[in-house]
Amino acid sequence: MRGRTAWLGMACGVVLLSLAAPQVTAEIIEAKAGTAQGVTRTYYIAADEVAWGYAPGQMDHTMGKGPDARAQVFLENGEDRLGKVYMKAVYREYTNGDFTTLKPRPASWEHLGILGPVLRGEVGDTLKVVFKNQTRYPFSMHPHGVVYDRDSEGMTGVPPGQTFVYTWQAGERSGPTPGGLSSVVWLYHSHVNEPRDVNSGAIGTIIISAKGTTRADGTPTDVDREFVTLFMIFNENTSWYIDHNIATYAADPKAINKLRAVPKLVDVDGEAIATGFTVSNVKFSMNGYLFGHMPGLTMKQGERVRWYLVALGNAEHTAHWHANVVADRGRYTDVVPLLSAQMDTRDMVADAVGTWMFHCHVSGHLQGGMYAHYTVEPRAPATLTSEVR
Ligand SMILES: [Cu+2]
Repeated sequence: MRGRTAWLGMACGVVLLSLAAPQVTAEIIEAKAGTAQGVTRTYYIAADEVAWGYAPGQMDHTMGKGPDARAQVFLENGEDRLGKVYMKAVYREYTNGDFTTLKPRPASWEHLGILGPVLRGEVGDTLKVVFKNQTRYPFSMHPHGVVYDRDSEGMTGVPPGQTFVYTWQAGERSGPTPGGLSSVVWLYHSHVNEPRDVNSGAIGTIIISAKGTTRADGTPTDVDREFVTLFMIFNENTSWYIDHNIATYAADPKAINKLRAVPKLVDVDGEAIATGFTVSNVKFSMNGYLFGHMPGLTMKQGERVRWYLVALGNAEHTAHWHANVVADRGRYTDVVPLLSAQMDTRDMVADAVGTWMFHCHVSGHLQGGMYAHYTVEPRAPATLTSEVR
């Protein structure tokens, strides 16, 4: 009861804070952000409409053969389903405020898939995000963890064709706590109509490092490689683009019944599974990829690898690596639970060489294609004796 009372007190404090005069709010933000002088990092981010492929390439990477009857529900175009390509609204980074030239995504971030660019900073830095909405619907950028005033909260939709500048501070409480890992992950996403916006695809991540712990390119000095993975079931029935997608990708748009979900026995281990239009639009994805199609999760044995794990949407997930483990406060583990909007950072030093599954351990999610593969390559022979584990 005591804890509950304290929590209620805190909640009241939050309400009072939100009613405070703008000047007071600014002082509070300054105090939270700390006095450390950092740099301003400017990003040019647009919300763009793209035809997103949930399973690029022809092959189902797991079995080395075509999708089975269950996978076909989510991947193959048919008379009552759209298939594996949908128009979505995603965040993309541009080289400057003209928003004409996309900033190339390096190979090390190829696995991000549908996620927007990683925005980085050290504690004390300012993230200035010039956001242009190049879609047909209002979108915004709402960040977690960083310090902002009401204007930069990202609750107001930026109209199509317009630009807005968000100013976010990497405060002391935006970075790791003392004794924690050197960097932590936060989400950002559109928050005009949050469920519809995120199911449309408008999601990215922020990585905040402790002061003085990064290289010139913003990466943490104490890790060799970073991966960011989003566990999310994209519900295309809830996307702003569902009608557009029916008109574009259905063989006969007029024949589609948007409410249709039909239980049907299909030939997958004799199990009855639901099929039909609404079911086929539920995509059990990691970074927007289904059934082992996520590229680029490759590391070398013995490297220090940092995994940033995030989740959004309607469900809870359990991230599970085969064959290798991550550190977990006093033990090692190969499963990390993720509730919706949970954000977790875990370090791995892989010893088991090979290509292994990385998947959600919730049974129905795994069956729906919520798995990927990661590869651990043998370390170079020259480093065998110098490797420090
Ligand atoms: Cu899951």
